[in-house]
Amino acid sequence: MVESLSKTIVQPALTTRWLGHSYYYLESVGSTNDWLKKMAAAQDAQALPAGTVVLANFQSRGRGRLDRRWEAPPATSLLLSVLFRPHWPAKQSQWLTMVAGLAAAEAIESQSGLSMGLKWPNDLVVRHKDLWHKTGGILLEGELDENGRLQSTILGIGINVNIPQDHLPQTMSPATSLLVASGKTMSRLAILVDFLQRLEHYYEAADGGQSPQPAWNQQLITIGQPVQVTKVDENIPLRGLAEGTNDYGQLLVRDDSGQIHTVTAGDVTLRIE
Ligand code: BT5
Repeated sequence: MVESLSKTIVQPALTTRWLGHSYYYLESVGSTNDWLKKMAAAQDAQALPAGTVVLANFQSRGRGRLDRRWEAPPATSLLLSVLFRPHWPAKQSQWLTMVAGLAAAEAIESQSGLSMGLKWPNDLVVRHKDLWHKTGGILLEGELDENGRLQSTILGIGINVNIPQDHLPQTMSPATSLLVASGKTMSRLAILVDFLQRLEHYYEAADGGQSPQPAWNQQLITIGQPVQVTKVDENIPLRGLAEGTNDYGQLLVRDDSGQIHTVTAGDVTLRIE
């Protein structure tokens, strides 16, 4: 029997103080990010408080960055979006991706014992058969107010929990699920509850001014690797060594001539060579 993630099951299990207390469960939706974006546009902060979570059992039009698809068979994954109203300067938006990545990697490690990492800028990866495989992704979408600060900001995350090997999506870089990597069926509920608790903790720390970047940087498998970064609107790739990230989560790449390039997540694809 597949464990349900409906409101009546999830809400009593939550260990958070506020995050997820406003919770919507959808059996099927186009994209949880799109759904929450529409709701946030139509409702005020009282009706739809920060920390609202929408979770779907299936997405027919799940999205990644740059109009890419996020594909997952029904009832196998965690597919959710969380609403924040951080009022942080726009440059700090990547902090949300960082807190989500840290929270997800830690929650999965603690629930499964698997060895997790993060791949710049927004991938969740698991060590399996001596190779890092993508097992989750984060999609951050936000609006700015007239002062350039983040208003309604939607943090979407997809985690491949119980996708069997022969149902994994065909992807460019290797993908896997926690089931395939560990050989065990996992409780989506346990991972969800743990993730939301850690997310609340990391978000509050970041909101109080504590940068998540040092901890996030430590988890990045990208650092120290030769990389190729390609801008969407340019064909010439930048090749070099990923030296680190700055406080805003931009990647610092040293090319062969020794010059450092600061790469922003929004408009690039990255390949570890
Ligand atoms: C991401 O984009 O990795 C962000 C994915 C965010 C998905 C969540 S699910 C809940 C919420 N609602 C949404 O509509 N989206 C969010 P990106 O870095 O652009 O990676 C997309 C690429 O990952 C695709 O082009 C595929 O190659 C690959 N991919 C697609 N589905 C995958 C899966 N289930 N597992 C691993 N890789 C996948």
